[in-house]
Amino acid sequence: MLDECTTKAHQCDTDTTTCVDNTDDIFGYTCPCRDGFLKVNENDKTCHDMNECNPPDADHNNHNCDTHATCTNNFGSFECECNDGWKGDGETCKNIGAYIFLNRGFIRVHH
Ligand SMILES: [Ca+2]
Repeated sequence: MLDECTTKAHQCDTDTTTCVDNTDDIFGYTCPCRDGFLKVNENDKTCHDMNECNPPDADHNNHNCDTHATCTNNFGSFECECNDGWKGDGETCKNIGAYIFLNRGFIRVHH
C-alpha cells in the first residue's frame, strides 16, 4: 500500500486540511478540512476559512459568543470580545454594573 500522507506525496494543503490515506485502495487519499475550514468542492485539496461570525448556513452557525459580545472572524477560528459596558471572556459577558453589585464586598476591578 502506498501511503501518500506519510511519504509526503500528497497535495493536501497542510494549513487547512489533514491528509487521510485511503486504506481501501493502493493509491488515493483524501484531504478533509481542519476544524474551522470549509471546502468549495468535494475533491478540493485546499479548504477555505469559515467565517463563523457570518456562517454560510445554519449547520455552521457555531460561534459561541455571548449576545453582548462582538464576534471577529480570523483564519481557522474566531474571537469573541465583550461589548463596551460588559465584562467576561466573550463567551459569557456580564453587565459591569451587575457584576460589581453581585460581587460587592470583594470588588476587584480588572482593566
Ligand atoms: Ca474563521
